[in-house]
Amino acid sequence: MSKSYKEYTITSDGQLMLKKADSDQIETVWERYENQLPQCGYCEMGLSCRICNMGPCRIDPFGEGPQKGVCGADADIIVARNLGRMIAAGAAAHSDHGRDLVEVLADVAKGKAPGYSISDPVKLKKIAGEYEIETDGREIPAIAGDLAYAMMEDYGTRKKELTLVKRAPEKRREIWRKAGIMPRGIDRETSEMMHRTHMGVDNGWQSLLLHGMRNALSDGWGGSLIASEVSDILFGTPLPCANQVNIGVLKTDQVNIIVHGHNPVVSEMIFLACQDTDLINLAKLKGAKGINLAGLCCTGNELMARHGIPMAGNHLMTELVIATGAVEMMLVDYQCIMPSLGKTASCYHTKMISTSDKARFPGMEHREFHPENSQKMAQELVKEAVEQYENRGKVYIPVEPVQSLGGFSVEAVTGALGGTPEPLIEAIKAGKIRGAAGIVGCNNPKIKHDYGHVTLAQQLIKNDILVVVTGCAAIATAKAGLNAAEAIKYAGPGLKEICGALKIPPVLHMGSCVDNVRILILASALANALGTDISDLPIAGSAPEWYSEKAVAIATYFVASGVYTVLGPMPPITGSMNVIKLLTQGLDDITGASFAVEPDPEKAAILICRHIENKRKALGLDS
Ligand code: CUV
Repeated sequence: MSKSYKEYTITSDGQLMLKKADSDQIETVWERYENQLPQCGYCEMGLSCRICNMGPCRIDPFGEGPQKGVCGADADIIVARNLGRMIAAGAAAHSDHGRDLVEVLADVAKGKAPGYSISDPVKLKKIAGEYEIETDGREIPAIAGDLAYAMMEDYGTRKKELTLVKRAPEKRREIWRKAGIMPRGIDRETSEMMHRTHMGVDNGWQSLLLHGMRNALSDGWGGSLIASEVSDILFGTPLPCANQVNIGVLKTDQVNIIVHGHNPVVSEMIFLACQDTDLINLAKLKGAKGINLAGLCCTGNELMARHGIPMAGNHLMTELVIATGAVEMMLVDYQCIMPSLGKTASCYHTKMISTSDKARFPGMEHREFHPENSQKMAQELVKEAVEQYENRGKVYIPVEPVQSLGGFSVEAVTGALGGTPEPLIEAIKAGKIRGAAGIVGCNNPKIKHDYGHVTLAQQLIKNDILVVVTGCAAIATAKAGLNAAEAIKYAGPGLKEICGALKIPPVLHMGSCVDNVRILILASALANALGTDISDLPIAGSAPEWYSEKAVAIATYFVASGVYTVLGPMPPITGSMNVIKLLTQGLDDITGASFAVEPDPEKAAILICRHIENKRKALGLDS
């Protein structure tokens, strides 16, 4: 690596583990990033096109070389098509994850998913009601079966509007109808995006971007929302619970099992198997004190929110966690799992297991989980992990874990407020809390690891802005100690007073990436209580270190839902001034919100504070 470890990450576990990885000659994501530099300028600007086989084509940004692809597409069309396909991929990832949960729900209803159950029947009935399913006097499995079926219909194409968009304020839905971006079917919008971006279909860069909004909304108010809600029905709605974070959650004297990926369908079964007394006794027989389950990335967030399971790290830490030599087994499902992990693990005793029928990785053993075999498979794998303990070499766990609080579902937030959003609204009206901001999304080696998330969160709470976090951003702020009640000492006086009285942290961990919808639902509740639209609220979104296509879909559904959103890394759109102008200004006239890009989190904080103060003024809050 070309620079000092401090230049790559602000975290002390990250710096120490990078040093260890270096001495073990483990290649990391940062090295591979440096090997790629300089990255292709055409691709960086979104000006290269590989969509058809008359190409590949590229547009010369200096205006000297070709200005059209072989088909005749210009820079605007190529940039918009590329962005559209990013949104489609992101929406597909979240929504397909949601579908997997609906299938488990259907199997639970039929009694074909041993080990899974309906953990939150109240929520099941509430959502069934939203789908106009009769619940009175009916058995839980029957309701669950009907709900699974009705949700599957949302994936199809025969509706005018998705069922759960009803949760958005009426004003917002009118905006979507007027702009022609009301999502109709979850799969339909993604499929239509692939169609529109095929050569010779939609060549209006404006209409492509508008469909991008609709496609993203089909994720935010469809696939992701279903994923989040069905996870609550099956595994329980999160409530505030204490937990620990960073690489120090690994134990020198216990069998360490890590779950990595996104879908709680796998990690929940592993969680249950880790409680099994026979397996714990076996671990003791092997000389360990017990079995320690920890999470990485979003499936870790799911377990953390529901059961207080510790979190070993976020996206850029996934290779370094293996380099501790302390992990007996890592189980992955899908999304954000670096294809390098199998190779990394081959240098240690760590067993790598892939579990999803749709995700294979080099250097991993494939053991497929299906609802009917998950329970048995989880037991077998935890047993194998325990047996692996004897093969452990030297371990290096260089830090102590940090305390944090997770599990702030919308239900938990309103619960903390005494049952209604009213106290939060009063605090905002009184100006003690100026507004709220979401910090979400990934890590990206283009930004110093965790620096964007942590700096932005610190700046915002200092300015009396309540922060909600999800995904890898939530893990970053947790590691920095900001997700603990004591962190109110870093908050401005008003936020400190309110959070202190409610005994909540100034940075609320709302869950995984699909749980970004919880932020939308909370924003809708605030807007409805004020009789206004989401775009009128003093709120903002941000993704300071995003990398994935899913993050593009998330940011787009936030903006389409009326939330001003600041991105850290620049998306590949700079090849088209028209596209940039529409996304950063023009959208204001259509959805009442727009994007901004600001890689420096201190400056991003200024943008967000300014936006929130402007919204307050428009609402007449400070007059
Ligand atoms: Ni889904 S999408 S790196 S794990 S937040 Fe983390 Fe979160 Fe981005 Fe992936």
